[in-house]
Amino acid sequence: LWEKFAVPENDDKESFQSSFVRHVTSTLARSVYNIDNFSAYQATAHTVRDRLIKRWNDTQQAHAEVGPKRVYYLSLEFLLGRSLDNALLNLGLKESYGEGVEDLGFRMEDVLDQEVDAALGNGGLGRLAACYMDSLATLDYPAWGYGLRYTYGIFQQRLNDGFQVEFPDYWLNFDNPWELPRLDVVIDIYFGGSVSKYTDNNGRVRAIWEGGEPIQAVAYDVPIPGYGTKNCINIRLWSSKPKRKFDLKHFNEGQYEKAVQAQMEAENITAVLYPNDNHMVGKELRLKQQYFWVAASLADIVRRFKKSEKPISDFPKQVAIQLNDTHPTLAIVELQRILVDVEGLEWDDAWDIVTDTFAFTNHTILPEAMEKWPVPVLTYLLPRHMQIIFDINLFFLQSVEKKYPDDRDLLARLSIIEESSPQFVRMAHLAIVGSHRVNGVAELHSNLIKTTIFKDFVKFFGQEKFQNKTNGITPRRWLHQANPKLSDLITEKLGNKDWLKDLFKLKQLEKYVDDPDFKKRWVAVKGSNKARLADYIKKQTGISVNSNALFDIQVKRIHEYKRQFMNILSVIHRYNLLKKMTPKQRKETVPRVVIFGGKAAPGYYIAKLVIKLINSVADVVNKDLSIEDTLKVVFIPDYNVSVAEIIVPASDISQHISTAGTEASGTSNMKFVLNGGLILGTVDGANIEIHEEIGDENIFMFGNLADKVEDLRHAHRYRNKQMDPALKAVLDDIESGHFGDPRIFVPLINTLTIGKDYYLLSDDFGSYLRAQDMVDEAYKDKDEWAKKSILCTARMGKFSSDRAIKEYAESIWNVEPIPVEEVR
Ligand code: 26V
Repeated sequence: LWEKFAVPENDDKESFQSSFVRHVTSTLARSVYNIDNFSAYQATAHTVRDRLIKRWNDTQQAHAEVGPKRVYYLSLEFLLGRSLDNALLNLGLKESYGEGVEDLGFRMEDVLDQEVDAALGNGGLGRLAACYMDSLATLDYPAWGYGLRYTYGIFQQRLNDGFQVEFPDYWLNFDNPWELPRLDVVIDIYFGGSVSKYTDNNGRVRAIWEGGEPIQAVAYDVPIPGYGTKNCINIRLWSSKPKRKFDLKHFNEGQYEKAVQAQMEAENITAVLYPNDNHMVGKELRLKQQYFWVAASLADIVRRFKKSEKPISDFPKQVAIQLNDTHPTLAIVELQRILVDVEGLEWDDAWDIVTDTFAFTNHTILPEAMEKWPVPVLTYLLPRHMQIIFDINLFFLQSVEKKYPDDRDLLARLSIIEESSPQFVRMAHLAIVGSHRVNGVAELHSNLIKTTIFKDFVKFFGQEKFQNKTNGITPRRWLHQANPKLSDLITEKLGNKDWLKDLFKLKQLEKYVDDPDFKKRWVAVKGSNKARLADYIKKQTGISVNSNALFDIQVKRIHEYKRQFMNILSVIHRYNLLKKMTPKQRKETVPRVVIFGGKAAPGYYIAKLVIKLINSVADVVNKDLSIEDTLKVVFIPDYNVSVAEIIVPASDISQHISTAGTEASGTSNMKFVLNGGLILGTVDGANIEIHEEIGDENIFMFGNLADKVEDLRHAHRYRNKQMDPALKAVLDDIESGHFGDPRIFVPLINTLTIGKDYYLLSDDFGSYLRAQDMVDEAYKDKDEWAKKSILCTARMGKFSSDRAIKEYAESIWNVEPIPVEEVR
């Protein structure tokens, strides 16, 4: 009987249109004679959603039948961006549905443009999680993501007089077709309360934690379809909700505010994504978010494991949990608590299960980003967990003491507890001790963590525990979707789309680097992408830019270590040179459009001044007719994933110029190069490995190396009269008031002087300018540049997130793909 009513999956245009109309009339309750682009988007999205749900169910059913080991990716951030175009492409429906939409009188581009980004992340870490989910789905791994369903994503950025202003990102204003509310999957989460001891039947003393008022975690599932497979995995996002609607006692006394206060606090837990990137702010609500998320996820994972009826000792054979940075580290403590207090295991048996289950990825070595929480706060929010942390630390330090007797300094350095007053819990230490593998995100970064912040842990645990997993990006979103023209050209040349599942196949493009016709078409695609970006810039900022100019782009979070300040200082230098030139000299220079984008954390004063300086420089330069359009400066507001999809395909040069040793990996560098843009960069993060792959001739590298940074910081070049004269001239220019009231920029300039130039702009400025000159020189030879551009794309195979995910699966998780056949 079921078979008889099953709806067949038809991919054709007519099936799409009939579903579209059904959704317009039934789901949206609108008349087909009166639909705008937004309704067309919603009806299309709901049609795709139906297909996703089918695949999601088939996938879960297939996995349940096999009972494989599953991998769980715990991330406080999933920066997914838009879903409709991605789902259409991954499901292979873009063409038929596209025709269907256009037939009904809409432009597909306008329809796609109605979608708001799911911006549940800050930057690199959150977007990496999204790329990894795409690869896990595409490679048929039985995987789940776990995160929080924030009511507000990363703030929207607007500019007011060149200053950043933040606006709330209320992304759930209209319905969200990309989530499936699971109102029946609800888990009670407790905070506070008390711990009591009792003696069990075997005469052992055990602890039991009874928390205070429960808060409900409600599941919302986000299906993630793989490309060219039926596999469709799940990201489960938790939303917080009060268990009781209001406090009856206060209500009956007429104290209405008090009656709903606890309830409002419960809803607040998942209200907002913290907008800090690479900077720890010790807010209690953030800690509550972390525990709420981790406790709900583990309860869900344990429940699913128990359905298998396997013995608890099999847990690590069925479950691998990856910790995306230290944010979910309390999961280690929560699992130990469940195993010891609830399941009644012995401490050591439980601890073996815990450490075999978890692995930890570190994403930064910046000291200010290291998470630590005050012991008194943990004690009152999570009393039993705090006891368990002390016990984990005790047993750990005992084992250290045994191996290295009488080294008290070593014990203090390794301790999970920082012995200050108050004491703090060092989350990275807890994550290392509770995991069987720890990894960095690029070769240099993985080596640096082993020799600096985690050095003592390497000495104690040995090298094998510490690995490298160089980051990757999904070529589906970052080439096929963002750059359809280049994707088509590549597919035509290679004869098929296999490269989208095996990015090393791009190597075959090398055959054509000297084929004039191919080069011409390659350059034409870049040109049309630059024209598209020029249109976008005009619409957003009113600035006209010449798309024949060299497009020089730096888009990423605004942070001192990323040195956008150095970039804009070099722009001032360029501007001053241009002004001094004769018209004839100016004619011979390469015109440039310097494009910036990125958000500053709302409390990061210096980063906000960098944005203001960029806009002040832009105001002066863009108005100056005397330089004859040889330079334009643009700050694109509200940089996010969907804006990146327009920007990335349009670069000639992109800048990745962090102080050596500070950028763990970077992933936008990979996106730009994959799209045939060259890099101007420092010897840092993944730039190094990109250089290795694409070769010297195709990248512009400059600056001091990581192993020099420590000494340079002590050399005080910033104030001993040796400051690069070009740099000094530029600072003088700002101070003269050339770019508006110079008093505004005093704190910013001070970072280079009394602030001791921690990020070494003074030391790198000279080689930066020389590298810039080499870029100009190289760009003059259009033919050579085209060749470089092609070789860049052709040699990027390594940086697919598919490669990264296979490495995680094979050498950390020990999980296998499960092909999903269609289940009717
Ligand atoms: C840290 C913190 C600290 C506590 C408060 C909130 C918060 C939010 C996010 C983070 C993560 C910072 C680390 C991070 O995003 N690292 C970036 O990770 C990318 C993916 O591995 C990598 O490419 C970038 O180089 C690295 O900066």
